[in-house]
Amino acid sequence: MAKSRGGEDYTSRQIQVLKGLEAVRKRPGMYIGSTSARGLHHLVYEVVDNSIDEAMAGHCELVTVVLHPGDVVSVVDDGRGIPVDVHPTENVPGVEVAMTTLHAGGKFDKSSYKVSGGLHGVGVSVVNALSEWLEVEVLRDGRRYNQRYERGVKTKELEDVGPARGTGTQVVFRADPEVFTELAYDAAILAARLRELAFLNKGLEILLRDERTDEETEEKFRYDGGLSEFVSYLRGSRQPIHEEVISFEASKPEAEIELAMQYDEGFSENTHTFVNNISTHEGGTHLTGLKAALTRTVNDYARKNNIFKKDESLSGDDVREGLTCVLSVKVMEPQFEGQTKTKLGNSEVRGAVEASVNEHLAAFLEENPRAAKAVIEKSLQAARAREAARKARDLARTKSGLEGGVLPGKLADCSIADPALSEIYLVEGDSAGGSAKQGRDRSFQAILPLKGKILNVEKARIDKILSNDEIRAMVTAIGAGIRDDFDIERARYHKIIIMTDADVDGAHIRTLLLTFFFRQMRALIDGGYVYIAQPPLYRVRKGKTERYAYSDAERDREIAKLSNGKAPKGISIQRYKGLGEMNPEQLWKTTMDPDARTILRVTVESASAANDIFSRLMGDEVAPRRAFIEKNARYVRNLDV
Ligand code: 0RA
Repeated sequence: MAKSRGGEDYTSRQIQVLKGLEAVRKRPGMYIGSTSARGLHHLVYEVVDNSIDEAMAGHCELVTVVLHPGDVVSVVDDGRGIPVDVHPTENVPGVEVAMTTLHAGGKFDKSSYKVSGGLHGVGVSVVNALSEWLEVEVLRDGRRYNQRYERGVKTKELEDVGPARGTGTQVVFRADPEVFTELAYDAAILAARLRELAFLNKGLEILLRDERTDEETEEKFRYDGGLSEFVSYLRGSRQPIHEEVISFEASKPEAEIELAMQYDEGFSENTHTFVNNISTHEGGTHLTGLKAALTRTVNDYARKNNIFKKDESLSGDDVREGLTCVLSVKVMEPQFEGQTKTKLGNSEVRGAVEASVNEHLAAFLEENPRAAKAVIEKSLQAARAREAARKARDLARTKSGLEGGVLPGKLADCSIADPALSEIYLVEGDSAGGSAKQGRDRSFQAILPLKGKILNVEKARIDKILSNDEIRAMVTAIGAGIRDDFDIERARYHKIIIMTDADVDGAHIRTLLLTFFFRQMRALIDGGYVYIAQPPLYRVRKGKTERYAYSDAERDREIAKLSNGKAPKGISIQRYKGLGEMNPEQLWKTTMDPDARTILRVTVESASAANDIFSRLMGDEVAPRRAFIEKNARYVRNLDV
C-alpha cells in the first residue's frame, strides 16, 4: 500500500475524499447557499474565482465562460495551469487534490496571495461534488492533460493526451439535476457578476459566450481603468459636478486598498464596497473607515478655507449625497459577519482605510480647488434640505402624519395584530383595490390602493418625498419609519406585496415602488419582506372547466390539454390586461390565496446590478428605461434587485 509522506495511506485518503464530497452532496445548501437558480449560478462563480486568483497572482489575462447547449458550462483561463505532478503528501496529482479536497486552495500554494473567493469561497471541489459530470483539462509543461469525474467520483485517471502549446486550465461541467431544481443559466445574471469582476480586476479580460441558440452571442468585459471606470458606469447618465473621478491605490500591512469616487447632481448615495472581490452588502470596518474619513476631510477643508458660515458643519449624510463610490480592499484573513455574511469584521482594516482616504482625499481637494468648492457647495445644500425635511417631518408627526398610530383612510387593514402573519397588498388603482378588498382574507391581508404613478424618489429630495400623499400612506401603513429612522422591528407586516397590472405601466409603477423601498426602506428588501404578486395573463375556458395561465407557454399547454389532441374547439381565451378585469373571487383564487398563488421575493443579488437598475432606470435617460421595462414587463425575476 502506498504510504504518503503525511503518513496517511492511499485508501484512507480515498475514504476521506469520499466522506468530504458526500457531505457536500448531502447538504449542498451549506456550501453554496441554495439549490435553486441562485446556487446554480454560484457554481460558475466558484470556478471563475479560481481563475481570478490566478489573474491576481499576475499569471492570467483572459477568462472565457461559455454556456453550451444541454446546461453545460465551461470556464477556460490562460493561467499557469493547475499543477499535475504528484502531490507530496496526498500522493495524487495536484489537480486531483484541487478537485476532491474541500478548501484545497491553500494546500498547495501557501505563499501566494490568495484572496478571492465566491460568496461562500468553498472551492472547485464543491462544484465537482455537485456536478453530474465534470471534466478538467490542464495545459502545462508543453503537454495537455485531462481527467473526468461524475458526482465527485473520479471516472478517469489524469491522462497526458499529447503535446500542446501554452498554459491554462479548462473546467467543463453539468450541474447535477438530482441536486438542483433549476439547470438553466441566466446569461444576464452571470454577465452582471463577470462585469463586476472585470471592473475589480483592471486589465483582466472576461468573455461570456452564449452558444445555446443559433444566434451565438459574446460579451467582453475588460476595463483598463478599473474602479474609476466602475464609478463612471455606476454613475450612468447622472451629471458629474467635477470632471475627474477621484481615485487612489494604497498598500498597507493590514490591507490593499483601492478607491474611486465622483460626485454628481443626483441626491442618492451609491457606495459599493468589496472585500477580496466579494460584495460586502452589509458594510463593515472598511466602510466605517471610509465614511469617517470622508466626513472629516471635507469638513476640515471647508473650515480651513473659511467656506462655512458660523456654526455650520456637514454630517456624514450631507457629504455622501450625490456620491458614487467604490471601495475595494484585499485582506489576507477576512472575517465575514452579519446576517448574510457580507459584513467585514476585521477591526484593523478600519484605521488603514480611514488614514489612506484622509490622506488622498485631502490631497485631491488641495490640488483641485474648483472641484472642492463644488463638492462643499453640494454638501451644504444637502445639509439645508435635511434641516428643512426635519422640520417638515416634525410637523407631519404632530399633525397625525407619519407616526402616532393614525392609519391612512384608504387602508383596509387586517384584523390580526401579529406582523409575522400579516401581509399588505399595495395595489395599483382604486378599482383593483376594491376587488382586492372584497376578495381578500381580511384576517391577515391588508389592502392599500395606490393612485396612479407614484413619485420617482430618485429625482426628489427628502422634503418633497415626505410631502407626497401616496408615500405618506405607505410609510404610515407599514409603520416602521423611513430612511435613518427606519426600524424593521416596527414593521406592521412581514409581507409587503406589490400588485400591479401586467402591462408596461404596471411594470413602471412596480419599478417606482421598488426604487422607493430600495432607497428609503432598504432593510425591508434586505430582510426579504418585499414581494411581487403574479396575476395571471390569461383565462382559458372550455364549458365549465377554466384554467389560468401565467405565461404564453402555459396558455398553449392549457389549450393543448383542453383540446386533447383534437383541434381546439369551443375554447375561449381571455387576456387580462389589468387587475380590474378580474372579479374579487378570481383575484383571490389566482393571485392572493396563499395556497394557490405564486409571489416573487425581491432580493438584492448584486450591488452593481441593483444600482444599474435603479439609477439607470430612474435617472434622466428615458430610452434605456423604456427598453428595460418593456423587455422585463413580465419577467420581474430578471430585475434581480
Ligand atoms: C495552484 C498552484 C498554481 C496554479 C494553480 C493552483 C491554478 C489553479 C487554477 C484553477 C483554475 N485555474 C487555475 N490556474 C492555476 C501554480 C503552479 C505553478 O507554480 O506553476
